Amino acid sequence: MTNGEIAERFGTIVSLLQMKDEKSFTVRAYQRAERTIDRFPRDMDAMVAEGEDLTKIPGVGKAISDKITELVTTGKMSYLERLEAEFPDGVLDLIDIPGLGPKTVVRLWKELDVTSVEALEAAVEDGRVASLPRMGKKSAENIGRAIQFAKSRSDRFPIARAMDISRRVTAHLRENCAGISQLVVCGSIRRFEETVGDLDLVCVTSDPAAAMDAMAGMDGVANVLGHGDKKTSVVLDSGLQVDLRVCEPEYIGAMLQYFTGNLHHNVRLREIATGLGLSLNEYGLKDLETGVLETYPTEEALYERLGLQYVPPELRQGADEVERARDGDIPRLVQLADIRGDLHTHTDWSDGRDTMAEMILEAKAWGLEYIAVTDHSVGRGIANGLSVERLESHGRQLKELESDIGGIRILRGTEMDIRADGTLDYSDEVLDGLDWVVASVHSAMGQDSATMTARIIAAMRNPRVSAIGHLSTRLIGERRPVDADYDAIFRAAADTGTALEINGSLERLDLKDAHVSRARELGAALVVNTDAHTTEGLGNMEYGVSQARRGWCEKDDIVNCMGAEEFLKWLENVK
Ligand code: DGT
Ligand code: CA
Ligand code: CA
Ligand code: ZN
Repeated sequence: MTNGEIAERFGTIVSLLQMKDEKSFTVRAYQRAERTIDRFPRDMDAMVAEGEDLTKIPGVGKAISDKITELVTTGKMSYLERLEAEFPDGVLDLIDIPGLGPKTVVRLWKELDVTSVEALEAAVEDGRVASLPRMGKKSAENIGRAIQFAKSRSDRFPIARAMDISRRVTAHLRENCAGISQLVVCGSIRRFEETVGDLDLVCVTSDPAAAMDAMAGMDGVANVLGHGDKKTSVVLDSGLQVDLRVCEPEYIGAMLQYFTGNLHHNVRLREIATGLGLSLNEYGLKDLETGVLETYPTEEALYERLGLQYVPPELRQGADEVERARDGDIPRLVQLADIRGDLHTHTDWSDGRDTMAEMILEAKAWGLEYIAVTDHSVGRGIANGLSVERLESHGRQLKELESDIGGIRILRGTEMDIRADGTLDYSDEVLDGLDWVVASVHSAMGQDSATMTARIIAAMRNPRVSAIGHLSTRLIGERRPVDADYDAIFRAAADTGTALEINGSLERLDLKDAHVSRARELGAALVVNTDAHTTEGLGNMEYGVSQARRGWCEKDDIVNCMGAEEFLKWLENVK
């Protein structure tokens, strides 16, 4: 069981306690536990197995530790089961609808006797929800949209969960199969799609049987679908299927290409091959006349044989990338090593876990030349947002750390709320004391498109706003993006010199890929950020860069690819 899965159960406890109107300190204790578990860098499951004392973890007391231990050893948590038993089954389905808060669920249940998703849909349709006191037409419409979003959610895995599981599987295989010389996760996750159907692993190994056994015998395998000499397929407890294939070294170029897809990209490649008198399969290219098979040690060699530029996996979307590869029109995409600074980070001053010094030292260790520390603004009460007084000492401490630590430029920043009416959470005077201002929407996300568009553009029109954070506010598979005229926003960004963030947190990936392309085409400046709330979170930069690559970004499209001096000069000029 992953930390994410454990944290999810604690999240359910929080919702149920809120529905019971439990005392707020109890609720907060479980909320804190949920966040701690989700962000904890080591596997709690493994720690329990090794008999480690979980209460040594800050924020984990005896009660929480016992519950985690029970959950990972038995798969159940009796406390959660007792809470669940206090509600009708259908009501528990309602709290799974993203965007429907516990308080609302209780009202719908008690005041309208709604105990299923279908009943709720009917109550929205016939106006009963809208007629509840303090509810109204707008809220009812938002509930209707939330139901549609929940229904449209497929059983595909959001990339954050799939990536977490994928890392565990590959670590397990590497630890248990000394013979493995290459192991690549292909398929949709290699292309960096935002949701994943299953994992497609390809490995080269001197001991195929050991790899097949390690896959079938891994902890957390619920069902072995097939266990052969060359391929093993399993379903994990989480419901995710994993296919592991063993490949002879001479076929690896073709195998990686074939199993990375996507399907339509592969179809286009096969057509190109046919035009050359060749047939493409997972082993290589076969001459249609002689029947001789050519094999390739790398994907690059295979693309070259087809007269194509190499197409990076993120671009294999089945759009026009094959034509562009034929025309030599695939640009050099931005790479992780091109990134020189991180301009959206949180510390324990607001809702981050780690101290300023820890975050800055870690950023320096990553090789960054500059970092903006952007704790939340005063309006984010639940995220411990900074009052004007605290913001001032925040800035002073950052300047002190800049000279104490050395070798990294530190920007005094904020992630400031854009309020529902488009005004900002700090005054211009306060903002003038900062070096870098990320403005974000965190509330009233259900506004109609015209209101939301005007709200965001109003923030961009203030020259003190440097960038807009996670524009759509979506959480993949959990919260739908805000309704807005995105083209108008991208044009306004270009016009005002406001950078648009590509948020690298895997839960968000916001801008989404199509918006990255569109914003770039319309001339908006882009910035790739981690939105890190922990030192490990600084590793999100890799994901942000992959997302930028899906939007065909080059180094010059991304402002934090500039070195510190050049970047600060740019910042001075756009203000
Ligand atoms: P997913 O799993 O739904 O997120 O998406 P993919 O792209 O990982 O799809 P999957 O797992 O069905 O197959 C992995 C790759 O294998 C796919 O992108 C292309 C390749 N592939 C699968 N089936 C075929 C096929 O029938 N013909 C060809 N040419 N390629 C295939
Ligand atoms: Ca797949
Ligand atoms: Ca597959
Ligand atoms: Zn935010």
